[in-house]
Amino acid sequence: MNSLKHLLALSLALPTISLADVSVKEAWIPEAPPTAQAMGAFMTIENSDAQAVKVIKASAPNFDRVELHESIEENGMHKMIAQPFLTIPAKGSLELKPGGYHIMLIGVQQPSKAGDVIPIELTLDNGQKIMVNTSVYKRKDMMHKMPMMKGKSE
Ligand SMILES: [Cu+2]
Repeated sequence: MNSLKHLLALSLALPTISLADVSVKEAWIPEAPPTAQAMGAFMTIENSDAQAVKVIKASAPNFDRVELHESIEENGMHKMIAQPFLTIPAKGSLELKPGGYHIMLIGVQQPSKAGDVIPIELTLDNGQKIMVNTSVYKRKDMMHKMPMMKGKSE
């Protein structure tokens, strides 16, 4: 979409399972200061199948661990709640965005800067894995991208 690169979704799967038709687009990470301990990753995950699928795991190199999170606001406080999985509805999509669902990259082993691409591997509940090349953007560029990323809801 626009200047954002479409992502290559590489599927690796056992021959005995049917592949879910899941693709990922607009995957991005806001650049964090070098001292940051964690970074959020955002993307839109689309599912063309007639059945819902779940993302049960995400992993990325150069981070101690990766969690699925939801940001919520409770009594005026921002909190992040770890999620056991993210559900992508049948013939629908789930948008991971600031203030909502996101992938939390925790324990930065090697700082990244704008222009870097971080490969994030998503594992679905059928065992299928999807590799998502996620680009790091500067925060001010991110602000320009935000309105564009919002408009899409079906
Ligand atoms: Cu988080």
